Amino acid sequence: MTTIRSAEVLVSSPSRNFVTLRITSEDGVVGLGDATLNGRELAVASYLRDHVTPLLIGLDAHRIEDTWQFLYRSAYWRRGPVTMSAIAAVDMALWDIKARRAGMPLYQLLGGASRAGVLVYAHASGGDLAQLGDSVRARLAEGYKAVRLQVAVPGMGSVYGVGATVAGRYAYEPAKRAGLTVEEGWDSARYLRHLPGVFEWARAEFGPDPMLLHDAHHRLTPIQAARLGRDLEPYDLFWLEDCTPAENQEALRLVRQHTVTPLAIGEVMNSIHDFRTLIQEQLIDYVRASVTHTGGITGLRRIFDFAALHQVKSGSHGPTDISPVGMAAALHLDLAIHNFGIQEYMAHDALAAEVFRTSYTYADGMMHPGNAPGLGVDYDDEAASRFPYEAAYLPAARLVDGTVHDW
Ligand code: KDG
Ligand code: MG
Repeated sequence: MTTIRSAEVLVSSPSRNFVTLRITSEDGVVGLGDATLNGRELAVASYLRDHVTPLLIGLDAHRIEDTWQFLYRSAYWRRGPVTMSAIAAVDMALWDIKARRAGMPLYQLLGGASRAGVLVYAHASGGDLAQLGDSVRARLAEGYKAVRLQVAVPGMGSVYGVGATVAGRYAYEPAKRAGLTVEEGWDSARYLRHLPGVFEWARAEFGPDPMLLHDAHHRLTPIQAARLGRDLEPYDLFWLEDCTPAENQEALRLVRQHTVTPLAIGEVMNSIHDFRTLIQEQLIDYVRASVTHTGGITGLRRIFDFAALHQVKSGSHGPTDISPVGMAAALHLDLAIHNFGIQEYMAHDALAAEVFRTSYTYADGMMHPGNAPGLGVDYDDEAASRFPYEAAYLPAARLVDGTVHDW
């Protein structure tokens, strides 16, 4: 038995906010976990600091499954993004400690590598096709084999997911800091008319080889999603993501009846129960969940193993609001599981790299978690002290008549 000596909640903001849990065992081995919930960061920090860390002191750091079940079941209040992000951070930190003590990279404890590297997709976006073209060319020149395309819709203002510059990064990355929610407009009819032509253009411009993805960001009704999936079929998408809000999992039956465009769903979900119908009825092709919001490596592996029974693959969420600790955890899992599909990758900026020292690598469209013991991430307290928390909100969307809409 190796007891937990301390558990500290670290909040820093090197260009965007991150919540990190650091657990130290009695013999001084340190493990890190990511608890970042974009736009609601302090809720998880408080949940951890005020309700979870006092329970951890003195527990056996090696009992990962038992600790997961204890935090999940004994809180009585199950599931939800705040609880599951907090459990995720504890889970990652304990896996990190176990692997560091074993002197192995974490993926070895998860069964070893099932592949040479992890296929990742990058982001490209633009205010028009010329900008989008530049953005896609830049990603392809960096070696990416898979690229997500987002583009402004003529007649609509700024849209989340479309970068302000040809660099192809989100306009809200970093999220709008020190300000309240920014509202954007949304018009599904214009979007549905515009998007198929964008992918027709992309295939004409870049040929059949690049894997192309698109994120509809929960904005369509099921029948609209069905139409979009059908209209995109000639352009052979790798996936269409979050085509409709999926709290109502049965809604995907309708989408599935009309299109064979592969579907990916799950970045706002946090429990295996959120995926039950989607997976059992094979209504999706990729689980889009993040290790940071689904109870960590233990929680997400359970979902992926369930998905494997139904030939559904992984597609882990990996935007920059997943910290480098969460990204590392995802990469270890990606390398180890059999039903890996693809991993999202938005490189963190240089400020984040001052706080989080990582051992994962990127080359030729693939990533590898590295072979440092544990997750392979170290946290620099001195650097973090230079980047205090700054409130930042995600945007909101309204339809033309002012009705609040999904963004
Ligand atoms: O916090 C919200 C973002 O992570 C999300 O909007 C990014 O949709 C996203 C994606 O696919 O990465
Ligand atoms: Mg998404």
